Amino acid sequence: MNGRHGDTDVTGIVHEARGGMYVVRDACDRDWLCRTFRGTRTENGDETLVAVGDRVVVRPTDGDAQEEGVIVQVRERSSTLERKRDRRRNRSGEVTQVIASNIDQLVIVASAGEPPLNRRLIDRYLVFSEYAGLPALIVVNKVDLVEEGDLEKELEPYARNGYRTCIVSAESGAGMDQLRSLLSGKISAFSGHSGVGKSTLINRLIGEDRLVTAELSGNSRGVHTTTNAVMLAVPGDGYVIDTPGIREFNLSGITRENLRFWFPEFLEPMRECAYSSCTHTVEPRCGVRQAVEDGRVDAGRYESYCAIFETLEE
Ligand SMILES: Nc1nc2c(ncn2[C@@H]2O[C@H](COP(=O)(O)OP(=O)(O)OP(=O)(O)O)[C@@H](O)[C@H]2O)c(=O)[nH]1
Ligand SMILES: [Mg+2]
Ligand SMILES: [Zn+2]
Repeated sequence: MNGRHGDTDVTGIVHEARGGMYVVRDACDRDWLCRTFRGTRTENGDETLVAVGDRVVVRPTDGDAQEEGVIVQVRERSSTLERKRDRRRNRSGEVTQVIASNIDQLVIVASAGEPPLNRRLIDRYLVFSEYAGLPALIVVNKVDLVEEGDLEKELEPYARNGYRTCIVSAESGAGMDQLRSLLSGKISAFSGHSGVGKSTLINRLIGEDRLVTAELSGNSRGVHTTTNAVMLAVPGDGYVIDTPGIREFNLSGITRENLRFWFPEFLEPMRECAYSSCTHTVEPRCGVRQAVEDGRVDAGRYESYCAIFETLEE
C-alpha cells in the first residue's frame, strides 16, 4: 500500500509542530515535512491553525527525495488541550494556543517529590477534564523519593471518586507496566508542572532517549525543558504526546455558576443545600459543607473548589 496516490493528496496526523514547520505522519508511517500557506483551510474555529494531533490533508510539493508538502486542510478537532500564552501574544497573534488535539485521554502528571505533590493543580486539571468530557488519568511520578503508603493515602480521595490513579517511578521503573496498560490503544497527552518528569517517563515508555529531559540538558529547576509538543508511538500500541510544563492550568469556559458540576462528589450532597443556587461557600444549611464535615467529601478537594471559585469572575 502506498500512502501517496500518485501526485494526489495524502492524509496524516501532525506529530510535531515547531516554528511554522510541521511533521505529518501518513498511514505508511512516512514523515512529511510541511508548512501551511494562505490557502490552508480549517474546520476549526480555534486561533491555532495547526496543532500536534491534528488530522490534516497534505499536498506534496515538487521536490527532491524528501517528503515535503503543504497542509491544505485541517480536519475538525474532537478535543483540544489549550494553554493561555503568558501576557504576550506569540508570533501568530494567538492569545490561547492549542497544544494538542484529538486526544483520547488527559494524563495529569504530578510528582511525589521535587517538586512536591501539588493537589491543587491536579484538581484544576480534573475540573477541566470533567468540563471537556475528556477522561483523565492521574500519574504520580518519583515514588522512589517518598513512602508509597503515604502517597496512596493522599490519592485515596481521587480513587474513591472513580478517578484512575497510577503511582510510578521513571527512575526505578515501578508502576511502568500498569501505566503502559492504561495508555494502550489510546492517544494520551501528558501535561503537568515543569520538572515532574513527563519527558523522562515517555523516554522510559518508548525505550529510548528521544526527548530532552532536565537530566540530559542540565536544566535547573524552574526552567522549562520541553518547549514543543511531540507525539510519539508507544511500542505495542498507543500514542503519547509530550507537552511543555505549565505553571497554571487555563480554565476558560468554567464559571462560578458551573464549577460545582465538575466536582462529581458534590452532586449527591448538593441536593441537601437549602438554596438551589447554593455556591457551597458561604450559604447556611449547605449540603456540601455538611458532607465535608462528615468526611463524605474530602476536605482537600473542597479547598480546591473554594480556591478555584475565588479565581473565577463573578
Ligand atoms: N528521583 C526521580 N527523579 C526523576 C524521575 N523522573 C524524572 N526525574 C528527574 O526529574 C527531572 C525533570 O524531568 P523532565 O522529564 O525533564 O521533566 P518534565 O516534566 O518533562 O519538565 P518540562 O519539560 O520542563 O515540563 C530530571 O532531572 C529527571 O531526571 C523519577 O522517577 N525519580
Ligand atoms: Mg519535558
Ligand atoms: Zn451548598
